[in-house]
Amino acid sequence: SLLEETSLPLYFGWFLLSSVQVKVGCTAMDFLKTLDTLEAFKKHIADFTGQAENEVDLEQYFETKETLHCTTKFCNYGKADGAKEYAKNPVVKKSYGSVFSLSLTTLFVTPRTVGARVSLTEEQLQLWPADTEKESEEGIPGSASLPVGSRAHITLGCAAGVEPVQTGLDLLQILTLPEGEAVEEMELGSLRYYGEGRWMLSLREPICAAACFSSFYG
Ligand code: ACK
Repeated sequence: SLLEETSLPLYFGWFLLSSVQVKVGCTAMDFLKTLDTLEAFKKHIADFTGQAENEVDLEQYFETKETLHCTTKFCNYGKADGAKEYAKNPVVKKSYGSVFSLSLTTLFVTPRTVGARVSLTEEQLQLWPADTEKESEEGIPGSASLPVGSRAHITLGCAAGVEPVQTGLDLLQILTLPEGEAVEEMELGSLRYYGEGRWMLSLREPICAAACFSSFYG
């Protein structure tokens, strides 16, 4: 019936509490503001602008579309593989509405997306579908061999015309590469370059973000 078909959400995930949204958003903006002024970044600026320009304002380059969250299961209103099973999982039901403390350990930027990597605890991994990383193996060879939970992230912004689903794919792709070249010690942490406009900042101090496990219907 129509009711059954629409009773599953677009996705389940952890939604950052509003005060935390501001904190994380500001940290991301600080990072972008500094990144686009670094000589190391300017050297590779064509990754972002093509040949035409030699400057980019990363704060303007990315747009934020959704409330900050970490998707656990994309259900597509029940049409995605495993959506019904996920919704029925006792751990999912028991955790629904609970607040968790997420650890944001890394910020990453590509010409398509900017995001934060979330390092999940054992407890949080119980809400993470085991086959998530395998699903992207075709597009991103090697992603299936990454540890479960590797895709966990918060989309902080997307370039014009880019969908948020790209952020997790960009993260997985970076994680399949050999460790990037260390380019700079920033106040927030150490910055590495992975080629093709891919940058990763390991935070000196992980950001602790309170987030409610819930779902989004849209
Ligand atoms: O930034 P995200 O994790 O990427 O959060 C949004 C959310 O669902 C609503 O758009 C994510 N999303 C969209 N399509 C997919 C998909 N096919 N697989 C996994 N996550 C998806 C998107």
